[in-house]
Amino acid sequence: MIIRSANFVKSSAELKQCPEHNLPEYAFIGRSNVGKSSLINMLTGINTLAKVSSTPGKTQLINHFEINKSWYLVDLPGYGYAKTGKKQRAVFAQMNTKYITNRETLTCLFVLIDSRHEPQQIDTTFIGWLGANGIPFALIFTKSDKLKPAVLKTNIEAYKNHLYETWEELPPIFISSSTNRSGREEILDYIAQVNTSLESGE
Ligand SMILES: Nc1nc2c(ncn2[C@@H]2O[C@H](COP(=O)(O)OP(=O)(O)OP(=O)(O)O)[C@@H](O)[C@H]2O)c(=O)[nH]1
Ligand SMILES: [Mg+2]
Repeated sequence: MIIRSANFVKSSAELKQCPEHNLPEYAFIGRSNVGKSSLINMLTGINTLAKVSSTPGKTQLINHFEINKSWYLVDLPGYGYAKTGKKQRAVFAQMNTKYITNRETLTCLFVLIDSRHEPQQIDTTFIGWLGANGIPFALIFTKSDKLKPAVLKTNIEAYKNHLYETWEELPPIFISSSTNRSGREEILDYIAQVNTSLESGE
């Protein structure tokens, strides 16, 4: 897919403030610092579109970006950052939960997982919750540039095996690096494919 335009539309503190439209939305979620905002910049090719920081807890609102005037990318606040106070964590969790369970235009939620780590309970519990609530999702293993190819492969296989303990079938899985832009075509092609199937009413 070619990105012809990518525009920041709005930051929303809650679901009811989110922009009104009927276009498909693809949202990014995952632990703070996993690379959600960086991935949005990498996919769109605009490094200043979403705010990135080496300090976790940067994205604090629901951010909508309109792509090619035909679909949306959504950057969500991260979860699981210990230094974000308990109260603030609860605010983010509620914001995300409401968005995920009630946003009618949400077409696929990309759950980002740091490819360097073993399965973390906070992620696997969240993935289980998505399954229980029938939310369509895909997984993206981020920061693949930080690992040697063989280690990356081992880690992803281990993660899949862990998921197979509770899942019969796995969701679509992508591997990305915002540094060397790997995974870009695969993720954009997947989005294009889903958009096409929606248009043809499948
Ligand atoms: N090497 C490498 N660093 C990355 C990659 N993606 C993100 N980073 C770095 O990881 C840090 C966090 O990136 P963000 O994109 O802000 O992470 P986030 O998930 O949006 O974080 P919050 O908004 O705090 O939830 C930054 O220092 C990025 O430069 C990647 O693919 N490779
Ligand atoms: Mg962010």
